[in-house]
Amino acid sequence: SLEKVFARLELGTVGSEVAGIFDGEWKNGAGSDVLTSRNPADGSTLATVKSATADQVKQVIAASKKAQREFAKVPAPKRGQIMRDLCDEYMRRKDALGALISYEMGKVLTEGKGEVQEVIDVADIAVGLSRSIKGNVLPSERPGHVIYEIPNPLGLVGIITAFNFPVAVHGWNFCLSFIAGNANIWKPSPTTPLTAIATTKLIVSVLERHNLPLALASLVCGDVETGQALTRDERVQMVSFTGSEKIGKVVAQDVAGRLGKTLLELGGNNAAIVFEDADLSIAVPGVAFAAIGTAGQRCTSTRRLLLHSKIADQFLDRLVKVYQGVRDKNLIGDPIQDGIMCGPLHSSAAVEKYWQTIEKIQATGGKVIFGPTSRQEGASVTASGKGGGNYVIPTICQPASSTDQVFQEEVFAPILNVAIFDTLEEAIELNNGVPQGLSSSLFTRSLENVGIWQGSLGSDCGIVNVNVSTSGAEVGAAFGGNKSTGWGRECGGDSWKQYSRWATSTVNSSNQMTLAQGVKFDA
Ligand code: UN1
Repeated sequence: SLEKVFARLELGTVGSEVAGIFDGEWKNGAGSDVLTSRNPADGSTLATVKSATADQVKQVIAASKKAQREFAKVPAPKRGQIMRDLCDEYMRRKDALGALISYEMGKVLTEGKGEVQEVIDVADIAVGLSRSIKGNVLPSERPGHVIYEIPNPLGLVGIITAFNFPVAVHGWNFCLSFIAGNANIWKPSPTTPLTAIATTKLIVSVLERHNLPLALASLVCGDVETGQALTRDERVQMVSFTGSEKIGKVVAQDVAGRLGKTLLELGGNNAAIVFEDADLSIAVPGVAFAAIGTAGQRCTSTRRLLLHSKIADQFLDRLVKVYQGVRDKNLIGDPIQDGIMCGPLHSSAAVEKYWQTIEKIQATGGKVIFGPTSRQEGASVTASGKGGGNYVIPTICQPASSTDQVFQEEVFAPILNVAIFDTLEEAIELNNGVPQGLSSSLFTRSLENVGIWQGSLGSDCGIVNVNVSTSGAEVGAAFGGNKSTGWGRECGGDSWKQYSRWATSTVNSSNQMTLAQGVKFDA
């Protein structure tokens, strides 16, 4: 039960006020804003948390800065040993934390646990990296000289996360940033403070065990004022932001205004392309998972379905059967219950956006292929035993044309918009013809198509999959997107390099002062 989950995570009593600031000690926010953590399955209040004021954020930054100066003395492999313990702690708490994610965010339990697993996986990468975050040794053109490129800690990293992955996205950043030697200040989504508080408690328990300064894992719960105090403070060297394009722009400008670094993961408007030669037994469940899973609330969710004209009808027949199954076998429901495939939307505002989008598609000449055509119709299907929850039915629409405005926007709800194409070139043009560039999938059996899709004239997204869903990436490779998605890369690949302050050091061990580029200076 929820009470048990709260007890296991040391979160106090359900419904009570919980302290949402940590900088070595737990403090209550002094802001007038009160953040309410709600269970999206029934609208009930899980807890309230007071916002941190700008002054409080300044104090937290000072404490974290002090902590970082201590931590900078700890060798990277030693940081790795601490990370290994942290990884174990996430494993030990995986079920409880996964359940809290389900209660507070609304995703189904298997996905809540999967999200914690993503942190465990990144922590594994970070442990390994702690012995291999290597710089370079380069030959110098000058006799007796050597050039080094050395990674040092960056200093302070601000991590601002969204509601949809309330644990994983912080973990991706924290683990790499930690083994790079940084202190971190986390501002979670205003609607998922509890998972952030529980996660911080988990991390702090490990720091305590190692006698490390606790403000290496600081937390500031709050909304706009709290976030801006973090993004505008020049003591914070980098801000990693995950969220909407709209807020991302403000964050990017605030941080750029003081010439700080940003790492952005913003909107996705991801297309799955099903070519005429696709293996439909892979393509149908692949599309269904990415469009229905997490109730369409992943940055990587499939929002656009581009179908080759030759298989469009057949594909849609099969896909509609999957959607029907989810609706009619009562697989939309309380995310904490076994076997549920689609939980509620996170907020009632998202439900409203879902309806507005369906209405807009129909008002502009498009049609609903599967799902409710009106609020009345929707209500009659979802009302049964789902009192107060933000439930919607995963829906497939076909807008009037493939160039319709609705294809340009990311709507965080399970609405899949269909367009038909005849050639791969046309499909790639549609795929690339949106502002966002996070994820994309091509379902095909042709090697030639794969080459084009991955290559210079192919998909312009950061994730370019073949016969694999747009969502559900593994953390071993770099994760992130291009264009209005913000160009950031997190998790694997070379992502760790961004959390370091690089020093290029030319060392002269000869007894001559020699200049590069043949320049003469005879003093
Ligand atoms: C997100 O939606 O912000 O690839 C992250 C995926 C997950 C991460 C999604 N591994 O769907």
